[in-house]
Parts: sequence; C-alpha cells; structure tokens
Amino acid sequence: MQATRRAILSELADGPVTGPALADRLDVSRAAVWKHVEALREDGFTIRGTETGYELASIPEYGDAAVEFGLDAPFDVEYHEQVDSTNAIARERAADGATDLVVLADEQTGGRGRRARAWDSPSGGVWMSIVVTPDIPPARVPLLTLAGAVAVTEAVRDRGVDAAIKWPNDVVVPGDGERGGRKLCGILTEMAGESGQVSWVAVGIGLNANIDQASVPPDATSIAAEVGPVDRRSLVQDILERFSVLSERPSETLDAWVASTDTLGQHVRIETATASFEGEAIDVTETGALVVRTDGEKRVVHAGDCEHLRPA
Ligand code: BT5
Repeated sequence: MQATRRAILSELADGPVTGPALADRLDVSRAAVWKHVEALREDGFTIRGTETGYELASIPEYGDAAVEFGLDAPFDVEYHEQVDSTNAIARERAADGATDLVVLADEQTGGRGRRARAWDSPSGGVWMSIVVTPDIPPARVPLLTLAGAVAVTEAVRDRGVDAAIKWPNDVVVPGDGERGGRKLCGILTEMAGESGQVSWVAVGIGLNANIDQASVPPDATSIAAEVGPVDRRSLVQDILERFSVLSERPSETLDAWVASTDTLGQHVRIETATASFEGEAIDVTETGALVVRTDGEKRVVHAGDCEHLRPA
C-alpha cells in the first residue's frame, strides 16, 4: 500500500482526525489528504467525513488493502481475484527483484503442487505465495516450508481446527486415510540461487479455507467443513505474522514443528525420485530432512512423499 495511505489509516485507527490535522501530521497538502482518502474509499474503506474529522467506519473484507491494514509483518500484498498460480506470479516478481511480497488470490485456475501435480483452488480458499530473499544456503530452504506449515497449523488451531503437520509439506486433520488424515493445506516452496547462496524463495501456501468439501479431492478437508467459515483477512494476517517470526528462528521452528507433527513415531512409506521404502519416522534433522529407521539403518530423506501406514 502506498505509504501516505498507510499513514492515514494508522492515524484514523485511534479515532477521527480532521483533514488539516492529517495534512499537518503527514506533512502533505490538504488536497493530497483528500485525494488519498478518496483512493482508500475506492479500495473499500468506509471513511466518513464527520464534525470531528475523517472517521474510519469500516475496512474491506478481503484483498491487498484489507490484509495490509493492521498487519504486523513487513509484507506488501498483491491481490488478485483470479490467477493461474500465485507461485507463477511470485517467481516473476522475485526474478524482477521483489522481496517481502505476498501474492494472494481468491481463486487459481492452474494451481500447482509438487512434481507438477494439480492443486484444486476454487474461490474461497487462501492461495498465497510469500516471496523472501533470506541470507541462507539452499540446504536451509526446507526450513521455510516447515515455518509455513507451523504458521498455518497454529493459526488454524487457534480457530478450532484439530490440525497436525505431516512431513514435509502437509497440514492435515488427523484420522484414517492414506495421507495420514484429511489434507487441509499443502505447501510448494520454490527457489533460485547461485554459488551456494539463495537469491529468492517463494513459499506457496494452499489452504482450504471457506470452500466446500465437494470442491476439493474426496480425502481432503477445509476449515469451513471442520468448523465453519472463517474471516480470511485475519487468518492470512495471523499466518503471515507467525511465518515472519519463525522464518528468522530456525531452532524455534524445528521445536514447534516437532511439537505439531504426527509423522514422528509412524510407520511410513517413503517415495523419493529414486527410491521407495518403508520404515519408522524417528526424527527430523536441523535442515528439515526426515530420519527413517529401516532394517538396522537410518536413512535421511531430504525430499519425497510420505505415507503414514500405522503407528510404529
Ligand atoms: C502440495 O503438493 O501439497 C503443494 C500445494 C501448494 C499449493 C499452493 S496454492 C498457492 C501456491 N500457488 C500454487 O500454484 N501452488 C501453491 P503435493 O504434496 O504434491 O500434493 C498435491 C496433491 O494434493 C494432488 O495430487 C492431490 O492429490 C491433492 N490435492 C489437490 N488439490 C487439493 C486441495 N485443494 N486440498 C487438498 N488436497 C489437494
């Protein structure tokens, strides 16, 4: 959001302020204040002119301005009603030098999972890609996926959903089923880098929020199906604020991940690009890889699919 508009909103958050007082506090002309107030009205903010000054009467329900308003994390938000894939846009923005940007959409027509799988993304979900440029080696990028999973899990638990993390990138509602429960959220993290250094990372989060059970795969679930519809604006803010803190704190992320996963202690089947095997999931390494004990040996899995078979 444009800086003066952000400043006007933060002034109005505490109560009405007159046009001249706003102009004075923000060091702009009264005409400029009027112009920015009009622009905010077009963005969906209800700003009334009262005897005591401009009064912020309501904020938009969802969208870039809605999510940015009151957000306690350093992200700009780019909102689209409909896109092909927020990760595709995030990659373009990142290649153009963007950082701390969230590409958010109400609906995706070409949502993607890992290994070019399709991701169903009807209107009402939370489909977003967070672009960051951390100063870390590529080996630590998976920790950002874990940070995303922890952020989503904690945010949806706060809203009454019984969620758990399934290694590496799923948030599920535990129960029977191949996926170790019904899938509520998946994360697709993409990156670019050179000479052992990351240049950007896009953490793509797909969270089935206010969508019907019928519009996601049969073994998936949504927040609406579990506990009823939620306010997506505050949900997105909550996830972004938690992600922003965790992404700077790898050891806290790992502890929170271990506390929220139901993969550890499970007998699992692992599929990687080159191998398939079963064993007991016993640990996660400091870069987020899964440690699996098979007959007498420990195997460290950096990337792959994991199916929960039964408690070990
Ligand atoms: C994932 O892949 O779980 C990563 C999904 C990431 C989606 C987000 S949305 C915002 C951003 N923009 C994008 O284009 N993508 C990211 P994977 O682990 O490969 O799981 C994919 C599998 O999940 C599919 O093959 C289906 O079986 C299943 N699936 C598809 N749509 C689903 C949905 N809405 N809810 C639950 N499961 C789904």
